[in-house]
Amino acid sequence: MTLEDSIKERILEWDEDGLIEICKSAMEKNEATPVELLKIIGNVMEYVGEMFEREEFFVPELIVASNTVKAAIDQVLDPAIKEMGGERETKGKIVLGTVEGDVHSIGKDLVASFLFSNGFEVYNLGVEVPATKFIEKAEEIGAKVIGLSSLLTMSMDFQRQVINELKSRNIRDKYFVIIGGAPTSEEWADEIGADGWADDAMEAISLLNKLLS
Ligand code: B1M
Repeated sequence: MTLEDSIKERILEWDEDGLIEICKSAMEKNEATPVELLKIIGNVMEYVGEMFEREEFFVPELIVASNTVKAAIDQVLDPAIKEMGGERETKGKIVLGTVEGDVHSIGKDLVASFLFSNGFEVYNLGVEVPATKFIEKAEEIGAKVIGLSSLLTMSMDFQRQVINELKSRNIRDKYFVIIGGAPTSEEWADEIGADGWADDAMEAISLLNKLLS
């Protein structure tokens, strides 16, 4: 059984301890880096999403799969990535969160971990974050970038609301605003006046490297 298969099996068995063990052991044996493990987990969650769309999985299964993955990310992978970073010069501070009305955290957390492991200082504000909280945190820490995740058609408009709030405070030009999440697109980013859109975590890194260069 490959590492990918074992990880998929643990997630589909909703086995938090088993997944944590596999991740720890893969890192100890140098079979995979934490970032590679995150990528595998992301692929499995995409599979879980497809099963949901085919009505083979239902909301309770999504919740337990998400909780299983979150435990491994919070307890093992994020700390390992942070440890690898050590004391380091950062490429810039980014405030990141899922917008108001939206509880989807997994994709946003993957983006956070990838950005961190690529040299950004990430302030992950969590989910259901109102526009004022994004802006107040960005002002407080002197962020260069605000990152807005939305997984729901009905929460996308809150990305626009953050940009409008920045404009009404006359501070729009202080920040690069980037957006992402399944229902969003390049066109949507243009329509709401964002500085960029990324399809996935890797694209978010290239986008930021380009914007900040
Ligand atoms: Co929900 N959900 N969900 N859900 N859920 C979706 C998103 C949905 C597409 C499923 C479906 O119906 N086909 C659908 C949205 C439809 C729409 O509006 N377009 C949906 C719905 C409707 C709902 C509820 C309304 C269901 C209900 O209650 N009836 C409800 C909403 C609650 C709320 O938010 N108010 C709901 C709830 C949930 C759970 C709580 C059960 C759970 C979330 C748990 C959690 O996150 N802690 C959940 C899940 C797991 C999903 C699916 C199955 C998987 C999402 C996921 O984690 N994907 C999803 C179906 C699907 O995606 N196929 C679905 C894996 C993750 C790695 O990918 O999140 O896309 P993703 O992130 C990617 C990119 O999008 C991008 O990079 C990430 C990594 O590559 N990206 C960014 C994301 N943010 C970015 C930010 C960036 C850049 C890139 O820059 C800032």
